[in-house]
Amino acid sequence: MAFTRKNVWELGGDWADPILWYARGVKAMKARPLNDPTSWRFYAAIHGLDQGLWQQLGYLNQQDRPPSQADIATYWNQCQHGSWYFLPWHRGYLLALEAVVRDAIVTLNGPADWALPYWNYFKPNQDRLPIAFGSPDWPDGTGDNPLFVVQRYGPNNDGNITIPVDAIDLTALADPDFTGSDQGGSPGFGGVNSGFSHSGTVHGGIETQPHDAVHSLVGGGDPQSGLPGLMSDPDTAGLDPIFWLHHANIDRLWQVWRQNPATDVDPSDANWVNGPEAVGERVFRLPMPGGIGWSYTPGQMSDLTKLGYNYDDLSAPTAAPQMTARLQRFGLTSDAADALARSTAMQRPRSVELVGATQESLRLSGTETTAAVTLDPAVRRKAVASFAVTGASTTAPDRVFLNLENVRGLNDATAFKVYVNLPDGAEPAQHPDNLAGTIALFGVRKASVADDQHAGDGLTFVLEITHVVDKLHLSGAFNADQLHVRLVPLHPVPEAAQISIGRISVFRQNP
Ligand SMILES: [Cu+2]
Repeated sequence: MAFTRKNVWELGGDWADPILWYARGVKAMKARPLNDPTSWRFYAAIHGLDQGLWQQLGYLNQQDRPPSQADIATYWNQCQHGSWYFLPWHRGYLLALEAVVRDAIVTLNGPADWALPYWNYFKPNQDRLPIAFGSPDWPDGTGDNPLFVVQRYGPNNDGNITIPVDAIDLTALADPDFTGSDQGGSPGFGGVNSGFSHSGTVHGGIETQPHDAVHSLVGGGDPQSGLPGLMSDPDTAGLDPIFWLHHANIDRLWQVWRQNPATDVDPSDANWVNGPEAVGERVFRLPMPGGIGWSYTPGQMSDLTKLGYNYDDLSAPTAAPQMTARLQRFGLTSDAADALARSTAMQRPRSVELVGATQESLRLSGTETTAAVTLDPAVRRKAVASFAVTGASTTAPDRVFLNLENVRGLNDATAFKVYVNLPDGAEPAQHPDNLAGTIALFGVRKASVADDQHAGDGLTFVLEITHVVDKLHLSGAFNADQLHVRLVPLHPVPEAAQISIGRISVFRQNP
């Protein structure tokens, strides 16, 4: 049987059948004890578990019997972040959860073709949390709706869950590479080459946006206790039933990216295809219905047809390929722009070079933080020279990336906008052209702690600022030896969150 995952807002009602059956399936999983590998909490702990946080939030108590040590070692704390395994690991995680929910649904005499819906917050009027998830009641008015979560605070921490359209983007879809650089250039659509990476440092393109942002925007934080919403922290995110609809959308976007003829294919590197097991690291393994273990590799996750499911909509949301439009702005005819974009998209290797960086680490607190990035004039001139394309050019102009390196802190719900070269005294919202992107610190708490598996390096985010630099260049303003960066949090950041940034750097990449 082939399964079709459909848009949750277009199923035909707030409590359309697939949503109602999802709720019943979740209820059945929630009724199972923690040590049952097909229980709701066991499944959330596969993504990540922090005992203290679970206890504080009321998701773990004295009566719970933990699973066996063997089950914990095999299954828990497995999610892949800051890694080229981010997409394939989560695809397997969705497939297994979907199979367990479907099994529960079938046991209740529900539809055998049930599939997980997805939440496409980019569509007009679909940026709100789907109605059934926001009501404490079932459709008949009785309480205890299993899709409802108290610890979901939203972008304004007031319980109103709407994804602001200007806080998410799909820039990553235009990235031609699946795997990118962990040296300052594009981290790629899918992330950087890593081993088993439960809490990696450099977040990939689609992971940073929209994945991380939606997590923090939905989850937010409790204004009273300061505790994160479930979705804001990887150690609690899987407890929220909306997690799975968000990840189904990220999974869908992977397929959208794969269908773009201007982009590359999934990695052929054996370490990606065969996964961490091939190099002696932890196996990707998940419990299927009945608690039977299923192991999988990233290579097995590439082809939706082989996996037996699809999406009802895989249309690409962006029109013209970014590079073609860019070359036209630099004066090429559309034919010449198209030809150069095509001929350089798959050129290898990519070379990456530091243009400049801040001299000291900085603290993000209050309503904004500014920093000056000092550029090396000679390297900056190389970038400028690369912008001078003609119809005869065989080399594409540089792409430029802003790196926020080693971001550390205690509060995963922190989100902020990053602006480059805003005019003095300008109101940031009036200058969308200077917006590099929105960063959300999903995973920062965990990544900041040094333990036996992690160095505590924090998180590194890479934002493409080619569009900002191009505009400066075309107006003759990319000639100074500093770039000014302004970080504008969505909410004032308390000192207690201890958010620090190791350095802010700018890199050029060619092609
Ligand atoms: Cu996630």
